[in-house]
Order: sequence, then structure tokens, then C-alpha cells
Amino acid sequence: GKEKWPRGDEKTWKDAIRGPDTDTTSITKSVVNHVQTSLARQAYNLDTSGAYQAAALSVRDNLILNWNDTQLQYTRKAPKRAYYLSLEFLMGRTLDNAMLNLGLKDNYKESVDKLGFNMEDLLEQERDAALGNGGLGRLAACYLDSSASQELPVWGYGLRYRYGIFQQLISPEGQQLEAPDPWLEMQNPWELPRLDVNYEIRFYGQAERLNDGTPRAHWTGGQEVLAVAYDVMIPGCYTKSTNNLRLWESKPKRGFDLNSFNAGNYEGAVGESNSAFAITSVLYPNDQTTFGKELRLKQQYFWTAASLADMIRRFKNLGKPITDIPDYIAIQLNDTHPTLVIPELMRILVDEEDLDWDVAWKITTNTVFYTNHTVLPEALEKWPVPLMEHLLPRHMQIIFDINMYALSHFLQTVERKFPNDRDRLARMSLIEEGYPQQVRMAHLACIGSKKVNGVAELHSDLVRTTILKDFVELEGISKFSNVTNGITPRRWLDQCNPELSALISKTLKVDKSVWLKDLDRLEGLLPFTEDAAFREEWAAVKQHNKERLAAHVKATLGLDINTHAMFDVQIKRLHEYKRQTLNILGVIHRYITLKAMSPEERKKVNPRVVFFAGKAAPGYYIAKITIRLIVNVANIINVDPDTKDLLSLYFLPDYSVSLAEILIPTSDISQHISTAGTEASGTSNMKFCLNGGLLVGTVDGANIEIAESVGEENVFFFGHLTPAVEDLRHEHRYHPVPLEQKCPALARVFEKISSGAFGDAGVYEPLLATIRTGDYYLITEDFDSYIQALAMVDEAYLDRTEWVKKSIRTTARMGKFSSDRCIMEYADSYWNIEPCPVGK
Ligand code: GP0
Repeated sequence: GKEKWPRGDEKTWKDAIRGPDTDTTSITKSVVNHVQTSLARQAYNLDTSGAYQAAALSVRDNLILNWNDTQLQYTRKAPKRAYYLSLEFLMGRTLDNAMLNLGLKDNYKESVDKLGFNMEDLLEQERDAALGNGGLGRLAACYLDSSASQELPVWGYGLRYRYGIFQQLISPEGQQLEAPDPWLEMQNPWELPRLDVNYEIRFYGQAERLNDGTPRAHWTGGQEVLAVAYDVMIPGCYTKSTNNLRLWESKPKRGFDLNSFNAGNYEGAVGESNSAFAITSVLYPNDQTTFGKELRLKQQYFWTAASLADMIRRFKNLGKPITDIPDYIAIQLNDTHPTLVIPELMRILVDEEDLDWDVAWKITTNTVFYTNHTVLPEALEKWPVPLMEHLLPRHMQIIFDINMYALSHFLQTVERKFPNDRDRLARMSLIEEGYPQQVRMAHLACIGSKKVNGVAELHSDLVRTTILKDFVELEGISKFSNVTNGITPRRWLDQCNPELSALISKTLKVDKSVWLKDLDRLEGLLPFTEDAAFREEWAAVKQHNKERLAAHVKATLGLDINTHAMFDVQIKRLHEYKRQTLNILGVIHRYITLKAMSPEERKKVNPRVVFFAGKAAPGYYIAKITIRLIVNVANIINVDPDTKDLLSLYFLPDYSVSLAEILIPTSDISQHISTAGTEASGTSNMKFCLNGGLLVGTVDGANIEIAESVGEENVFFFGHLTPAVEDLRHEHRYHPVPLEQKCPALARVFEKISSGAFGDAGVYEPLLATIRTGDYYLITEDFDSYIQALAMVDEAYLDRTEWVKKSIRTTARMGKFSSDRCIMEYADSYWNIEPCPVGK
């Protein structure tokens, strides 16, 4: 039946309700209105930053209207919803993306223009929302974009860090210095504070089992802090659907303790309040490592508890029995960081809802899903039992109980299947023995979830055959599957490469609103590889993108870049397993080779510009030395008159989403050269290919599936394969061969460094030593084949026509890697949710 109008006079309401501002005239009015009222300024004193704020507020108004309609629709239709829990959301800038998704960029541009500003300048005013470290956080951002674009009822939950990932400064000697990222210092127009949406979160205290025949316990005392919601609107592409990313901020329950204050204990009075504010103060800058810091565990519990309380409150509004939770809620764990959701849901169901343990466990394990992002041992989360017992006494009990009850079923089966297999029991336990004992979060996430997935075929295989092998044997293979990662073509093609996007629409004769949401349509470009005029346009776009980057580098760093060279790019977190070292050693090798050539020979060489960008975790000593080496090699070779026109090298500081958007569309080749079996997926590899850059890579992660899609003839593969890696490591450990014998070409590079060619060689010694002894990441094993692969790149680049064809074919066959495909896989095979469109 028709709903009753909720309050007041319906006509009065409807007459007063405003629609979106879509034509240039109303957009201009709305922008000026924000200048006048929200900013309290006028044409006389409006600067670019103010103009950005006003335009952003105007766009925000449009988003809010769509957001309202979407959320109302969800409330009315009450569909099953999915919640994406991620400790990181690497969103980047919002204004451009929002205008494009709304289909209003041209209108805003025209309006801003008439008001005397330049849209490009406005866009530059925005600070990145950099609430993440790298691939994992950016994946979460792409998935939000795709969920909204596919009109799926999905919310994100995260933390509102006051400081995002640190800002990276590089000294002239190549030292990385870290500065804080106070991204909220300027007004953030993209969040809506929801001070009325808040929850009390407990830490420490005592947990007492009731021992009344139920599994219940009382958790009391300790510290209570408040979680306050901030909502970020996530617009879908060419749809009204606008989802929500809810970020929690911590604050004290009460401002400060007036009793202590009055008693003269000023510090004590604010101490408790400071510790509450501290929880969401800063993003941990470590990628792929864990540290066991109490504040980090506090962040994890604070966030999962607030998010779960919020979900359950929403669920309860439906008036359904509590056992229906799995029919209305799916919770996706982005890595193990939110694993505490499992014991927290058990706590609520058992202690507060008074359910039987088994009933509660069934609900939990039908609600939660876990994505694994790495098999690197140093990245697998473990928490010391004493720390967890202290901070979360009730959860520690529950984890021990899960180990007993849930695993006991398993363990009994294990006993039956594999009698007296003590090793297996010890391997599978949620608790790792040792001093101290530790909780293995991946095991808890695995047994507490309905499904477990890896992020590329090879990686999912490794999950099944290595870190979770025992669980596969026990629970069956069907629980463990794969969703290969993807990227949003909105940001990573249309927004970052508008010229290419326009060329594609023109060539396909299809509006971008269609192909951006049906990326397989790019295959329609294939016939045009034979069209010389099209190839020229294609190449011209790449050229313009190189010039755009060169202008940016000139403006920000004052450096001149040769835009008529091949652009060779490696941009990602600094990590030994990602092997930036292999790349820089390869650059030195190239330099030595060029120096040894006659001027005649050099004339035949195609010029190359090598770019690096990426942050090193502040405490990652070896990674920081790698940056130093790159910068000091650049300092030498960029001024060497013999070679500087043929080889130059740049380390661009402070890598970010926004810098990636400028760099990625310029690449002729990009490097994804991790030791086989170590990079779970990689996602920038997809971004480069989508923009027509070719890959140099190892047979690892999603490189493999990219090659399957674009054709192996369009990828430059090298290096050992995953099955060989463990044996090679064994050889290095037990039968080491001197570098001079193992790899003479690399030995010459080492000699050059040791000769002081790039400054004090002692500085690099610890880095070189990791390769000379142990060589865990197999630089010496892959070096020769790496150099060969780069030679093949040079060779292929000589035939420019064929190269451009490769580039076009690569873009054309990247449809599979749209994050729309991924999110639909999660929706269909995991969450069991359906689109909930808003209508016009
Ligand atoms: C994986 F375990 N990743 C982790 C982590 O702590 N941080 C992180 O960024 C990355 C993987 O390394 C990846 O292979 C993957 O594509 C990404 O997670 C998303 O699944 C690099 O991009």
C-alpha cells in the first residue's frame, strides 16, 4: 500500500524540497550561494582555495540528495546488505571523481570558468584522503566505487584517522624524512559529522563467567570511550545510487574528569580524555608487517565494535528474530585487521542476546567472510595473549572457547582422520605456543568465516596449499576460493586519462556511461589496431600525458624531463619482496653498458627515463637504503654528459593516489617484479595496462591473469617460477656460491657501487649484504633474465607501429579487471545480495 506522509502538510514539504543542480545556471547559483553563506566571502576576496571549497560544497549538495534517496530506499526495501570492513580506505581526491560520476563535470567546468577560475587549478587544491598504505587500502576504495556503480547495498566501515599516511620528504642525499599528514586541517567538505550516531566502547576491566550452565559472562569496569560516526558519500557512476562510508572517530565519554580537575590534578583530569582521542589519531604506516602494539589492537577493537553495534542496531529496527542476522547482514573482512568482529559478535549473541553457543556460532559463521591478502609470514597478524587478555578479557575467553568448541569438532575429526597427529593440532590451533603465546588471527578469521578468498588465482592456490592447508583438508576445498582483484575504470581511466577516454568513446561510437560500466566493450578497439590514423591518435595521447607529467615535475620539483624517451615506471611501497633493488641494480647495469659504448653505438640506443615513487615504512632500514641508492644514482647519471640523453632516473617524492593518476597514463612499460609467489595480486599492474602501458614482470600475482587476457606476447615476463623459489632459497642457505661466479653481470654492478661511484659505498653495504648472503628475494637468481627482458623491451620498442598495436590490444583486453566484475562476484557467490536501485 501507499505509505502515509510522515509529518506536516505534504504539499508544503514537496513544494519546498529542492532537486539537484544540474544545468550550468543553477550550478553557478549554488556555487555562489556557498561562497556567500557557507564561506562568508564574496567575489572580492575569493581565492582559488575558496573557489574549490564552494564548488565542492555545491557538488556535495548533489551527492547528499542522491545519498538521501539511496538510504531511504534501503530502509524501505530492507534488502540484505553487505558491510566492507577495512582499516584502510585510500580514497585520494573526491571532487573530480564526484563530478564525473554525476555526469556533471562539463557543467561545473563551464560555471567555474565563468566565475573566473580554472577547474584544473581548483582540483589541485584538494588534499588526498590518504587513509591507507597501499594496494589493500586502494582496493577498498575501488570496491566502494563499484558497489555504488552496481547499485548494491554496500557500506564501508573504517576509522577517521586525524593523520593519514605520512608525507614523504627526500633530502638531497636521498634520505627519506617523514612529516605528519594533517589532512583535516583544512575544512573537509566530503564528510558529514553524525554526532548523534555514537556508541560506547569498553576496554580493559574484568570478565566473569556466570557459570550458571550458560556460556555467558559479565564484562565490566575498565575504560569506556565514545565512537562517533562521520559519513562519506560514495557516488555510483551514472546512477543515483550513493552509498556510505562510515568512519569512526574516538573521543572521551565525558570531556574530562571534573573531580580530578577540582582536586588540582590537572594532568590526571585530561589524561583519560587524551587516551580516548589517541585511538583514531593516526594510521599505522606499516605495510605487510605487524608490530603487536597495544594502540593498534585498540584501534581494531574500537572500530569493529562500533561497526557491529551500528549494524545490529539497524538490523533490530527491522523487527526480525536475531537468528535472521545472516539473511540481512554480510560482513567482509578486508584482511585479518577486523577479525575481532568474530568474538565480538559471539559476545553480543551469547552475553547480551542469551543465545546458546552453537546457535551463536552458526549465526557468526554464516555472516562473516574473510579475504586474505598475503602469504608473507611477517604480515600474518598475531597478538600476544597477555596483551589481549589485558585489553579485551572477555574476547580472550571467547577465543579460547572457540578454540575448544569450534575447533574441537574439527579436532575430533582430525583425530579420526589423522589419529595421534599432535603436530597438526598444534599447527591449527588459534593459539601459537611460545613466550608469550599468541593468537593467530588468520586461523580465527578462517574458522569464523563462511568463505575465505585470495586475491588472484596463484595467490588463492598458495593460500589453499600453504598457510591454510590444514583447514582445507578439514573443511573442504569449497570454502576456499578466489576473487581476482580489480580496479575502477572510472578513476583509473576516465578520470586520470580523459584524452584516452574520449578517444575510446569516439572510436567505439559508444558513450562512456556505457563502456565504463561494461568494460569488456573495450574489445571493440581491436579492429582499429590496423587503422594508422587511430594508432597515431593513440600514440599522441600517451605523448600528451608524458608532457602533462613533465609540466607537473617542472612545477613541483623544477626538473626537466625528456618526454621523447621511453617511460619506464615502478611505483609502489618500498619492499624487499617487490624488488625495487632489482630495478635500480638494472639501471646501474644499463649505465655501465652505455658508458662502455662508442658514441656511434650510443646513437642506436633508444632513450629511456626511469621513474620510481613509493614510501618506505619509517622503521624499514633496508628499504630506506634502497631509496638512497636510487637518489644517488640519479644524482650521478642525470648529469653525465655521455649518457644523460639516453638514460635518466627520477625518484618522485611523496607517492600518492593523485601522483599515480598523473604517472600511470605516461608509462610505456611498468615494472611488477616481485619474487615469484610473494605479491598476492598487485593492482597497479592493472592500472598501467588499462592505460596502454606494457608490463615487465615476474610470473606472479595477477600478472599471470593479465597475460592470459592481453596475450603473453604483450607482456615481458622473466624470472624463476613460484615452485622453484623454496628450493633456490634452500640452495642459497646451504650451498652458497660467490656472487662473482653466480652472476658476473651483477658482480660488476656491485663493484661500481663499491668503488664509490654513487657516494660513500658504506651506506649501501647493508643492502648489498642482504643479496650477497642469503639473497632471500633471489635477486642474483633473476638478474640475468631481468636484463634480458629489458633488452627485449628495447628491441620491441624499435618497431613503433607494432608497439602501439601492443598497447591498444592491451587496453582492449583489460575488461576482466574492472572492479565491477569483482564486486558482482562477491555479491553473487559470497554475500548473496542484490542490486537495490533508487529509480529516477
Ligand atoms: C597486502 F597483506 N597488500 C597486505 C598488506 O598488508 N597490504 C597490502 O597492500 C596488498 C598486496 O600486496 C597486493 O598484492 C594486493 O593487490 C593488494 O593488497 C590488494 O589485495 C598489492 O597490490
